[in-house]
This record gives sequence, C-alpha cells and structure tokens, in this order.
Amino acid sequence: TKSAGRHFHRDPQLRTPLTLADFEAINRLEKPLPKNFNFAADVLDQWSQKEKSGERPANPALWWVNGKGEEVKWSFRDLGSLSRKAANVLTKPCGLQRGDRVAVILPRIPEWWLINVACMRTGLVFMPGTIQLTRKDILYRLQASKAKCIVASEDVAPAVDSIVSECPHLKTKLLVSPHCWDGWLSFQELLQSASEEHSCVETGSQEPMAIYFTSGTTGSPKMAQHSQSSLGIGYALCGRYWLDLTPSDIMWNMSDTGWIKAAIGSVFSTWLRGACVFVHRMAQFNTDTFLDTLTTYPITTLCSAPTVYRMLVQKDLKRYQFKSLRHCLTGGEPLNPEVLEQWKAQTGLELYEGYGQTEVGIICANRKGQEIKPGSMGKGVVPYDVQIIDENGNILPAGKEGEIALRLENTRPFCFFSEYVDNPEKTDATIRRNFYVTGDRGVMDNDGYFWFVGRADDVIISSGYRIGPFEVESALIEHPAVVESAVVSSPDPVRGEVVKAFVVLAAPFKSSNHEKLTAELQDHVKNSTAPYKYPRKVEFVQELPKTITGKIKRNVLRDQEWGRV
Ligand code: BCO
Repeated sequence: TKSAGRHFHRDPQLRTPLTLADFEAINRLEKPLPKNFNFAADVLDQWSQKEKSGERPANPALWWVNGKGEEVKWSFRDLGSLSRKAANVLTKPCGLQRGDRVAVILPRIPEWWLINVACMRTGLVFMPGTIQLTRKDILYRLQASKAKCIVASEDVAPAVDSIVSECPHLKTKLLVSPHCWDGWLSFQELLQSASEEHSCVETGSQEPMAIYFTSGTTGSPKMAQHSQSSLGIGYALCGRYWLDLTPSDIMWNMSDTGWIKAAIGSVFSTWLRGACVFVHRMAQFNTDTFLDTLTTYPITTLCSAPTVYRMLVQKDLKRYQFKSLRHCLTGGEPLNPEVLEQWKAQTGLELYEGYGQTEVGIICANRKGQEIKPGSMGKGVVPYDVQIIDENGNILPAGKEGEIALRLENTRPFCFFSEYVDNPEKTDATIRRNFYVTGDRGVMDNDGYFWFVGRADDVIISSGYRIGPFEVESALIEHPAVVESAVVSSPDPVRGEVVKAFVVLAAPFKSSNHEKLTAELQDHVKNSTAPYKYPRKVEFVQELPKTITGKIKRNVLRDQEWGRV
C-alpha cells in the first residue's frame, strides 16, 4: 500500500521479492539493475520472513560479545524491529530527512549496526569513521560533508563538543552511551520509547547510501560516495565465491567500523548470504583474546588483515583448537607467502587473499576451490575486467608490470563508487582512456593471477590502513621543532610497511635528544590526527631531496628505504 509522498509501506509479503539468484545475476550483468533497491527491505526483511517460515536455520543475524561476559544475539526479526525503532529516532527527535548526511563514529558495538540499518530505512547517508579520529579529523569531516547529525560514543564526544561551534550545518548530536551528556540526545533513551512502526523509504538503486573518507597522496581525505546498490547488491558474488557463506555460517570480520571492509564483511556480503555477523568489541587488539575467541565461539569464517595473521603465526597455534573454523580470508594489504604457509602448517587451513579498494570494492580474490598461488591475490572478480595497463592506457601482456586497472564498457559499473563528493577533478583523474586506474602497480601471470607490486603514488599501506603522507606531514609541521618533513613507507616485518618521517629540525631543536624528540613528535601526530597514522620511524636529516622547482622527492627517500638504490 502506498502512503504519502515517496514513501511506501514495505510489507515484504506484498511485493515480489528479489532473490539471491537475482542479485547474483545482476552482478554477472545478466539482469538489469532494478530501479529501486533498499537493503533493509529487499534483503534483511526477506531473511526475517525466511526465519519466520523456517527456511533459514536458527542462527543469529548478529552475535556480539565484549569479552567481559556481555553478549547480544539478534535474529533478523530483532534487527528489523530494533532498526525500525532506530529509524524513528533518526527521523523524529533528530529531525533528519532523506538524503541528509550522518557521521557515525562508534566502536564495535551493536548500535553501529542498528544505526547503519536505520539509515537505510530512512534514506540517510551513512558516513562511518574510526574512533581513532581526533578533533581536527572530525572537524574536517563535518565541514566537508555538511553533515546534519553526528552519532558518537563517549570516546569522541568531548572532541566533537570542542569543534561543534565551527560546524554550522550540524543540527543534532546523538550519543550512544548508558550516560546522559549535556547538549546530546540519548540514543538509548530515545530508542526505548520509539515506535516499532516504520515505513521503509523506497530508495532508488543509484541513490547515495554511504560516504567513506579515503586518503590520497595530496590533500585531505576524499569523500567516496557509494549508492544503495553498489554496496547493497555488489557483494552477492563475493559472499558466495570468496567468503563461501551460507545461512548456517558465523562470520567474524575483525575490521574497525570506520572502513569499507566492515561494510563488506560485517554487513553486506554476510547478510546478503543470510549468514551471522559475529562481532567482538575488542577495544584494543590482542592476539590472546583473538585466539581465545576463535576457540570459544563456533566461528566458521574469519577475515582479518595480513598484519593480524603475521602476529598470530608468531604464537604456537597448535595449542588452540578452532573447532568450527573452516574458511579464512585476508585483505587490505599484501599477504606474504611465508605467512600463508605458516598459517596452513599450524592450522591446516588455507588463507584466501582478496584485493580491493574503498572506491570499487573487491577487485581480485582467491575463490574457494580455486588453486592458490602463494603471494598472488587471485584472479579478477565478476563483473570486473581487470587488466594491467601502461601510462597511456594500453593493456600490457602477462608478465609485464604496470598499473592495475578495470576496463570500463559504456557505462560506469553499478558496483563502483559514484563520485568523490564535490571533487570532479579527482573523480575524473581515476579514469584513463577506458580504464579505472587503481593507483596500485601489479603483474598478471599467464594463468590470469594478479600479483601486487606496490602503490603507483606516495600513499602508504600500513597494517591494512591507507595513509596519505600529506596528512602526516601536515601534522608534523604544526610542531615547533619541524621545519619540513617528508613522509614515506618503510618496510616492516609485521605491519608490511610503516610510516617513516624524514624531519628537518628548526635551529633551536638541532641539539635536542633525538630519542626524546622522536617520542614527542610521535605523540604530537597521535594527538593531531588518527593515531594509526603516526610515524613509527623518524629520521632527522639536514635537508630533503628536492626537484629544481623545490618539490620534495619522496620517491628518492622511499627507494632508499626499500633498498632500491
Ligand atoms: O602500536 P602502538 O601501540 O605504538 O600504537 C597504536 C595504538 O596504541 C595507538 N593509539 C590508538 N588509539 C590511541 C593511540 N595512541 C594514543 N591515543 C589514542 N587514543 O595508535 C596506534 C594505532 O595502530 P593500530 O590501529 O594499528 O593498532 P594495533 O593495536 O597495533 O592494531 C593492529 C591491527 C592489525 C589490529 C590494526 O592495525 C588493524 O585493524 N588493521 C587493519 C585495518 C583495516 O581494517 N584496513 C582495511 C581498510 S578497507 C580496505 O582496505 C579496502 C578493501 C576492500
């Protein structure tokens, strides 16, 4: 039944539902994209129906633990009713309207999933951010996006309060906490009294759904915008062939809520397949907690960054019995073949690496059942036509190194990001002739497997984080000891690569104790911008290599670090 305006009453029994087979066919480009699509109504509510009719096994939709004895288990039906209440919180007391942007900075707590689904139900644009963000990072995000609302936990609420006067577009602050704070609406309180009746918005397939901030070589992070279908339909085949999920599976993807990896592994792929999303709160990463969790809970499928596996294989894994674990995945940075071999030797399980980007999702993956070539990131995934190209957009033959690119037909693939918001130049710069260029270099072998070589630009990939050197240099220059700096990647046995800063000191600091000054600069960066970006290595130099026009040659320093000179 149609109600006022563009809102429909989405009773899943009254409309012909799209099936998982339909979503897969759309990904294979065998079926057109539907005009309208809403993940909450078209996927989650359908699983809720299947749960009710006994067509889905009794497996929670969300299973959250905090390691301190607290646990939350929601069925799809629970998720449905709670997210409808949350949707009413966002539209009524928060006064938000379809298309408004909402910054969501929460740790791994169940409310993050509720707010995410509530944004889908109301057509709000969800903008997740890690709780490592500092006041300066949050200010930039709120100003650049003109967000109308911020949903935050106590971890970042003081930082938000310190900059809120500089954000004229921000109307509402919603706090997720058992406590009340001055100037903030309380999510928990409002949720309790909210109605369960909510009509899901009929969103267009191409309507914006989420914005992810992503770092580049220059400037502040860009806003990569995704549509309802790029995230909501685009991972159907990934969930089947890479993650190998069924409704009986329990998937633990450890990624922080701020990254697209959380969307892929802890929302869209997993729920498209009707599997259970498992979450551990784990405020601070710890290998013992990690391994205990795998032995305690019947987790069948695990996804974590290669850095985590590098840390885990240093333990005696034979002491642990992962009773239910059957499928392990990794991505976000390159996996070294030795770690794959060690993990397999100690656990008997393969490690299936995938490769992707915030902008376009999963590009290459090792499909379950396909031969794994250790060190390779697998083959291109449907519907992408992955190629290695040169600087003029010509396809290079197997064995030749070049840029990893996706061939474009007449239209932009629906699973692509739609644009960098307010930045047409940067959006256009991703296209070279009829290719989308990833900015990564690689090689394809004769069997169609892709091998990662490195970034084509100055971006640093450390522990799975994408770090822009400019962001770290901008933080360093704020310190009085720093005249100028150059930030590059440097090899690291555990984190793959780390951030290294070459720093030219101001005269009064030249004779300072270097060890103390290093620690001071590291703390300074951690306070200025998200701490994961801090330079784990610092070297003080007299001058930086420059071009005749005065531009710092980061590549010279990077080559020096990687022994390429
Ligand atoms: O290692 P340190 O102790 O020296 O420094 C750590 C923290 O202690 C510190 N820190 C955090 N909060 C702080 C703070 N310092 C001061 N004040 C605070 N409030 O900062 C450093 C943060 O580093 P970290 O996050 O790497 O921490 P940790 O504990 O070593 O974690 C290790 C990993 C592996 C668990 C973590 O690095 C990680 O989660 N990496 C994966 C990132 C990821 O998910 N990437 C995927 C991106 S999406 C994508 O790639 C697209 C694919 C399709």
